[in-house]
Amino acid sequence: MSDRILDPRLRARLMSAADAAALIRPGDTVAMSGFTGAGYPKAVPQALAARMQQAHAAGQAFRVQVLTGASTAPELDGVLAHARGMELRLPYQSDPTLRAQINAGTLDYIDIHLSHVAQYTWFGFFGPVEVALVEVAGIRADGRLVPSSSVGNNKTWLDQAEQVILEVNAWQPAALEGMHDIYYGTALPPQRKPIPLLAADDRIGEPYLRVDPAKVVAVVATDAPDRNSPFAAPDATSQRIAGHLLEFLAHERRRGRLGDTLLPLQSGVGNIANAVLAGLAEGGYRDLTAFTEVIQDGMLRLLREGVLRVASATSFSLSPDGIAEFNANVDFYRQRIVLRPQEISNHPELIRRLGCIAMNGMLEADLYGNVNSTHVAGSRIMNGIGGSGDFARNGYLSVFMSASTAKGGAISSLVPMVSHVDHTEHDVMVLVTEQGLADLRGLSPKQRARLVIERCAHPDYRPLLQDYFDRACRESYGKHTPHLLREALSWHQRFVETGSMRP
Ligand code: 0RQ
Repeated sequence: MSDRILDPRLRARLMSAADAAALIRPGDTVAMSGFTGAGYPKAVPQALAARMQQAHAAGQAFRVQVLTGASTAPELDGVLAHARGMELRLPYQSDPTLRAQINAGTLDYIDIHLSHVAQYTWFGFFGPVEVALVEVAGIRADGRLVPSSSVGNNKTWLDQAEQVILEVNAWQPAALEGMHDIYYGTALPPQRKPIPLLAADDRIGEPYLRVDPAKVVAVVATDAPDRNSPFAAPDATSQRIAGHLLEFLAHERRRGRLGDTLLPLQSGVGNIANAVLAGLAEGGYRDLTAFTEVIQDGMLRLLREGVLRVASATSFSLSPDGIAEFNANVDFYRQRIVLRPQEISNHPELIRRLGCIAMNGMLEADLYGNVNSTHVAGSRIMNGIGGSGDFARNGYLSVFMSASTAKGGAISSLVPMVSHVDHTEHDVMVLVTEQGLADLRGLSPKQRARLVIERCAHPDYRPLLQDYFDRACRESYGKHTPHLLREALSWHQRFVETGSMRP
């Protein structure tokens, strides 16, 4: 381990995870590293959870507020939720125990755009940050930090926290060194200046994170893997969705609205996103760029095949196979991958300038193009908005994708009115299901509704949507965006009462 901790000042702070966790007090705001299952602290949260459980058993309260980059893993969100040790959590999460507590109403969760987290912290919107708990891949002799497999909000956490605890993880590939680009030019309004990034592969910062050594109260050595499993091969529904989207991109090229190398791609995570990426490879695309949040196994393959020329992201979420592939071809990937803070990877200025093609999943969309990415039946959180809003509102194109039904057909993903709005009709350009694609650009609300029903809805629900729309066009209070207010959410109410949206 000592070859990973070269600064003697910080090596002198080496201690056990339990001793480090003992420095965290009830009520603290603890800002942790971690983004989509990569680069999260792996030892101290578990030791902290054990302390919390002891305190609770002795009848004492011990909860903290936890800020992260995005979702983490069982060793962080899982154990702290299990110990009932969080009073507040933000932003994106995907842990089942944590989700259950949020939905049981026992834990406060704040779902905000990923690009907002760092600046809201700087603005003081979340109050003081007592502790930063950040995983790094190494500490250089001069005290600068080699970032881990994700950058997330670590720059902000290290700058803003009163005390810093570092986990130095020997499992992280040493070859990560040099891949990161940490931009230190952000300022607070009204001192802000343009961010000098003009292309997805521009480097505008430095490869290391800075920390004031005087603030570092503990250094913990770990040797534990990120928990990323490989994705299953895309299923037939995902492949059909991807097929419609690829056809649309080809159409845009024929119309001259996109060139042969498209524009920088942002893609969400999951089965559909993987099918789209695989489809790009099969479609003969070359030299594409990605300006996105997460680099997964599939993107490594695209880089190897030359389909992608470069990928910029904030997190490197690789499975064990992906890590092996990365380690075997480090020099190749180092030329083509840049990892940035999430305030940069998701920055509206840059997404607008580069003209990203934003492709994200959704739970449901309505007739008029409003999209719900986060809340089942308007009230139960799934994961969170993540970076989808950063990219959808500011991208050149914003695409939302989903199967047309969920839960074996009991739920229609196309509904009269969404039960929660993450992306408004003003931010959504294209909807895709396995049934087809609706290009909503330049259409009025009623024109959009006709297209959504015809192209995206499942045949079982199409007549129901058509009937709603026809009656709304006749009976609605206003005829611009016709709705029957008593009925607009009745499909969701039926689902809550009967387990199905079917009449
Ligand atoms: O639930 O697993 O219990 O069966 O939602 O659905 O079809 O597997 O799709 O994995 O792409 O997730 C919106 C959640 C879609 C995701 C969402 C149920 C369905 C299943 C998952 P089960 P699928 P996906 C980049 C960008 C927001 C963040 C984002 C997401 C489960 O894409 O979190 O975009 N997006 N980030 O059965 C009730 C419906 C439903 C439904 C699906 N209409 N009603 N349940 N499900 N549709 C990444 C980051 O930002 C970090």
